Amino acid sequence: MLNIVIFGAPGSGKGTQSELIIKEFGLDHISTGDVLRAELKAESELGKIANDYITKGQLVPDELIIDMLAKVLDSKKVSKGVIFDGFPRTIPQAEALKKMLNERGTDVTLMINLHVDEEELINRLLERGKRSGRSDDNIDTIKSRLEVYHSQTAPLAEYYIKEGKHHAIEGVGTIEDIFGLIKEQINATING
Ligand code: B4P
Repeated sequence: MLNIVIFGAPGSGKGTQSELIIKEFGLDHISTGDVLRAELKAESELGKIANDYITKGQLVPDELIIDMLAKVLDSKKVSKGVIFDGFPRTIPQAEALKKMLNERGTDVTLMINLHVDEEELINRLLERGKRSGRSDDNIDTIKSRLEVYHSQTAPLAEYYIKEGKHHAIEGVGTIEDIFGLIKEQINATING
């Protein structure tokens, strides 16, 4: 199986590049952000709890996210693999993902780390905010999300470096050019 973790700061293009990777490699997609927004729309208990965190730019607690991910994973049929978009975002989430995949006889194949400078991230998210109606695409929440990213999520790069699965990709440029770099890396991993 080909299991890919797509990683990067808020607005780095994880969701955007996931769509292209799915089309090219025929993978299933799990975006924890999308699942949370669907729960919110459905006005479920989890959605209501998550909304408080999302609006403040904070991470939803690990126990809730890990439990949610296990359920989504179980609902998937046998597939060629999964792209994990926006998960893991903390070390406990990365450890939980490894355990869940190992129990299913598989593991993370590679992690793609999209590098984008802070000014570009803020511009993209403000631009998206004009259309998205998302409660977290405003300047105050964006700043909190970036702080949370640096303190809680960025250290995960080290975890995947130790696992020998970390691949840094320049995330500034056209969407197609960035995808070209990602595709090269995935093919090199599959064939290497
Ligand atoms: P997510 O939904 O994961 O969202 P994101 O990090 O904001 O966006 P992404 O990187 O996918 O950016 P996109 O491609 O859309 O998280 C939202 C919230 O949910 C979190 O803050 C947290 O509270 C919660 N959450 C989610 N997962 C969690 C977890 N595991 N644990 C705890 N909490 C969790 O790109 C952004 C914009 O840039 C788009 O408008 C796009 O069109 C544009 N863009 C993309 N590539 C571009 C390029 N190359 N050039 C110019 N613009 C580009």
